[in-house]
Amino acid sequence: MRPVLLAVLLAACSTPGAGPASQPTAVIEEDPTAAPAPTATAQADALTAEGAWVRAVPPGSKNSAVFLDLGNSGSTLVQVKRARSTAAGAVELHTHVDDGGVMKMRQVESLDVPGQGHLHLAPGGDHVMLIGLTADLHEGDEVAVTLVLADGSEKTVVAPVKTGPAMAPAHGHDDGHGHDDGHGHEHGDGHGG
Ligand SMILES: [Cu+2]
Repeated sequence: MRPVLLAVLLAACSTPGAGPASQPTAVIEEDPTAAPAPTATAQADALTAEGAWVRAVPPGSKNSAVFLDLGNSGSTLVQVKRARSTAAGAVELHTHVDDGGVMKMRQVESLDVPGQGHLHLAPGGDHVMLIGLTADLHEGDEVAVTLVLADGSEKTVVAPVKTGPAMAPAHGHDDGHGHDDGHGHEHGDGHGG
């Protein structure tokens, strides 16, 4: 019986054109590139921070705020998600909202710097709030604030303590800051005195 059985099997296997072709081989979808790729560029690399300053507050004050101009040289949104500083027990991201004619501070989820754009943190607007100052802030002191971005990268900014916006005309009371707005008036005529 064996030869017959073998013949039948061979016939079954070799029938040409009978029925659909053999089932397609299952392809195992295993893409080695599927793992999360490391971020090509950390958001902190695209973020610039200029003109940072911390508002000087009277001795014993609990809170102050940090202002600066954030720039984004990248093409995608950069979000500051939180901040920290050894100068304060807590650091929050705040903005001001108009609440029935009264400007009130509100905590926000993030400070967003659009691609190729800027976010200007200034009194009356967005700011980084220092809550529970660990020491008095004296003019001339410097406060380091670390901004933590959405991708986890960080940028630390050193902000000098100032009494207020530099745009205010200085009345009396020169605090010794160099005024660096005198561009174009450098007369090199060297009066020897
Ligand atoms: Cu605030």
